[in-house]
Amino acid sequence: MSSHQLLQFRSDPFVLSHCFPLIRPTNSPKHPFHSLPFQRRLSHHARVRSSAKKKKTTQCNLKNETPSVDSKRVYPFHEIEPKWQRYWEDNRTFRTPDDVDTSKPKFYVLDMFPYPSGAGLHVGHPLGYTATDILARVRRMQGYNVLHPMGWDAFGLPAEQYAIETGTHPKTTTFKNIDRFRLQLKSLGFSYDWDRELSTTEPDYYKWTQWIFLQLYKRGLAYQAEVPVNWCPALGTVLANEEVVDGVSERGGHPVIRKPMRQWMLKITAYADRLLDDLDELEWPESIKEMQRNWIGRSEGAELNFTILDGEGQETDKGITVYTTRPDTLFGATYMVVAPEHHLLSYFVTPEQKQQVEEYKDFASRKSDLERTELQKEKTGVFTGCYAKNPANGDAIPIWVADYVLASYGTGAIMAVPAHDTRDNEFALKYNIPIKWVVRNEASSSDDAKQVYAGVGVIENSSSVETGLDINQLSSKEAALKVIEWAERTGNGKKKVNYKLRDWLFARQRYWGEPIPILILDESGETIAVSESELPLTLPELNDFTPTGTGEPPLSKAVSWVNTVDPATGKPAKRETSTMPQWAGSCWYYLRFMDPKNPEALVDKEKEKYWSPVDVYVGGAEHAVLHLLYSRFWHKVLYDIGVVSTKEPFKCVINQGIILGEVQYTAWKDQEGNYVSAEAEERLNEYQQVTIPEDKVMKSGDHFVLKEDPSIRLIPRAYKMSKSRGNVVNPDDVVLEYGADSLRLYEMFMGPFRDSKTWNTSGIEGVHRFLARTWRLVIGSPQSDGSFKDGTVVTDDEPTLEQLRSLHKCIAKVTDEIESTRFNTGISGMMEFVNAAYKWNNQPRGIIEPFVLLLSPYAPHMAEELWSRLGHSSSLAYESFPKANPDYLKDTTIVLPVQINGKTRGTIEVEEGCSEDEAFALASQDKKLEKYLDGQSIKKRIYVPGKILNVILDKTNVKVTTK
Ligand code: ANZ
Repeated sequence: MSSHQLLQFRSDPFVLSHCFPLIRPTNSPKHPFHSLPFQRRLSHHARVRSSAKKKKTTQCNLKNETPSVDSKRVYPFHEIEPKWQRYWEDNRTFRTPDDVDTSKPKFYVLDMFPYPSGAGLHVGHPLGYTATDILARVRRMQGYNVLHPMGWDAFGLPAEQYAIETGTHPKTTTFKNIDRFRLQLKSLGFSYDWDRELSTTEPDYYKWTQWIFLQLYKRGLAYQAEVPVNWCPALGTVLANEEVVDGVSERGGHPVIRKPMRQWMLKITAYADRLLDDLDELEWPESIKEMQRNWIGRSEGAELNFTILDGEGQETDKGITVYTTRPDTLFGATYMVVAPEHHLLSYFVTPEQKQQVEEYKDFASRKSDLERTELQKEKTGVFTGCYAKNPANGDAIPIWVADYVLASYGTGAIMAVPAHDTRDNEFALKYNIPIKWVVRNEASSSDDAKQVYAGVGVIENSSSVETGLDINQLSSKEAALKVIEWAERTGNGKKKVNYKLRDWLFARQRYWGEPIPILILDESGETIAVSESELPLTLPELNDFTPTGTGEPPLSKAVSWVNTVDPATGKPAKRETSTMPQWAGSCWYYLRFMDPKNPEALVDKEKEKYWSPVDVYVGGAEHAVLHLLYSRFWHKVLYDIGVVSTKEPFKCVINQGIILGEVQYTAWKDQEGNYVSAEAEERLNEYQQVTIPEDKVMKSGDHFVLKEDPSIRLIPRAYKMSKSRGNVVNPDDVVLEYGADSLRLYEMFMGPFRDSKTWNTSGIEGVHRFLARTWRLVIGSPQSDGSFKDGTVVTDDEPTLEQLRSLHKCIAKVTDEIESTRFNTGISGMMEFVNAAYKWNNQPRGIIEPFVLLLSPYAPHMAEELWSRLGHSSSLAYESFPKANPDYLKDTTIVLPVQINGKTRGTIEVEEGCSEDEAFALASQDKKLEKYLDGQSIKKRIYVPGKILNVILDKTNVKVTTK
């Protein structure tokens, strides 16, 4: 199997989720809060109430509020959230109708749909989903038709493995897991159009996956070939690469060998150039484009022919063709290497060397391509006893077999130039093969003369009277062109472009996948496409999913399904029993979302024309290559046959960063159990590692140390969340404790969207406090029993200039940051607004309403509740998103310190050039300063415009206030 195929398996987008062990999923259709046992629910209410009560004393006075941890849970998210989720569901608020007004602009925002694993959602999922939800909500409010769907990539290995272990049908497991995922997603308030939900496992869906396969087959893009697979004789089954660890089966630790089997392949290589060229048009991160370019790996060079010599040194009629990117080094080729699997090897290997070569072939067959090509690995090889003629100068050069040459790349043979290729150099030195320098490094000193030089330069030692080829003194580039031109003229070779990209191995020896709609005639072995009218070709029911032991896929046990006849001729035939890989269903699902129920076509042409391409596609970086490449390939085939109207499926792709577990602190202990400071770095591996709880750690300068003994330095590190480390955060728990809005807000606030970040519980408390503050800003303080009054504290007062400025600054910031997916700094903008608003004496509707709309994409439940309490009878989902008025963005305000009797007591924001009276009026209205001024008689005011306002009180004459 080529390194590409190995990687294909390794980076299967859904393998990551496969790592979660299957647990018994809950099947409750309620909000996570309601699925708690009654007892726990009660205590949760009690906790919420008691914390609200505790907060009462500080809450009554909004003016001097200093948020504390106690202030968390002080708004009724556990009532609001299920209420609005029900509302959205009952009203199908986010349904995108089939017949949208296509004169309006469209916005298609898509998440990479999940594999519904038994472990349920992890906190990594809502990161991308919240970001796309924010975009969807904003665009809806900006007047776009928005398509924001969700579905399930539900075929795959874990459900099948679970079936083998427990006998539970994969369908049952999959349904349960989907139900749980759906419930969890709904509990987070995502604005998906659930009417468009789809699963790759539904026959209505995979009918079209099979249909696409048939189109590929008809165009010669699906074919069969002998390909090595991981065969485990003890388990009697073919294993996926992720099931093989260090050459043995993950289950049971049995040896695994590579065995050739007939497999379905897809000819993605036919699209290599288009896949490469069209990358330039895409608004994708440059890093992903570069990864795709490297994966496709286009290289330009030449194929050159070397004639095999017989025992007497005479030319035979057989030759070996090599692929080289450096034809300029042809005169420096002092030996050749063929891959152990080279088809001519047995022809030219001499009888004396035969046994050694056979042993070597056996040795190489036990290594993966990845191991074989590792640069650091010591090179190995065996001389074949045979020679070939270097076409440039007629020299007889030895032919070796070595596993650093792969059968699957180029021609499976190379001309080895040990002076100018590192691997060849290492090999030649090891086996005493001559080295001949033919490229002069212009920049080198004479000391480097005998070093390997892999760069380009001026050619030397490269002319032959016998062949008439002379490339001396040419640059590498000119020399390469001349060699190619000479080779083409003399029949010694030709120009050649090669790709690293391999054809796509498309068959799996599995049950839980889409059946491949092909019949194989018993008599001739000829393959025949199942007629399109017979699709979907449904998976037959099976009760026994265990391997057959012969390498035949489990579907071969469905005897009456397998044995059939060719409807056209009536001849007996068998159905193909391998199934499609999980990649298949995820290759085109974005198209089906545009028209999910269409029985006549994969997607209606008009709908496709309107919604294509996906405007923003968000998912993990692990899909940067294969999933995106496979989808692009299928899309291009569909484009060629007129099913889709765009050349590319995804206009903009964004990878969210991964969320690492909370920082863990490690200390070390010696044999006596005494702590050893982490400064003793080089010896730490001799000691025992212990994890120290956060409350026993403190910061000292740039380091973390043990509280009980600050001389012991600890190492802080965040790890990928995993069950074994015990650092997995379950989103359900967060929703229960802080609410979905807090989880959404926190995930967006953790750091830049595309970066990796660490989970931090105090961070979620911070955003939760912000939401609670926002709630109290609009609704007011809770009553003595901890409950909140109906309605709001919002007034119909005309907003002041200062208030308008705060609001519009916030609108501008939030909007800009959303557009550039910098969600975290958008939240900071809202926090600044709320802080400013807390200083005001009133909360005018003209300010608060736009702010609530601004908050709604991030914290939709709270925003809907505030909106309804502000007197609106329907959802805010389609209200206009606020627009910043540039007039209010000019910053002409200054912060003026205010002194009372010469002591600075606060600051006020004033317009540049404001009068003394205006400044004093603002100071008297300021919440902080009011208490010093209210009821006091003023002796004198000292005002230095732009600098200070000092109010001197008349202590002897206290005015009585009626307030
Ligand atoms: C002679 C030579 C001289 C080479 C030199 C390199 C440097 P890319 O760029 O990846 O396409 N090669 C060709 N086929 C191979 C195979 N099946 N397995 C391993 N190596 C193979 O690399 C092309 C170069 O990799 C080719 O150019 C060949 O070595 C080697 F100074 O030919 B070259």
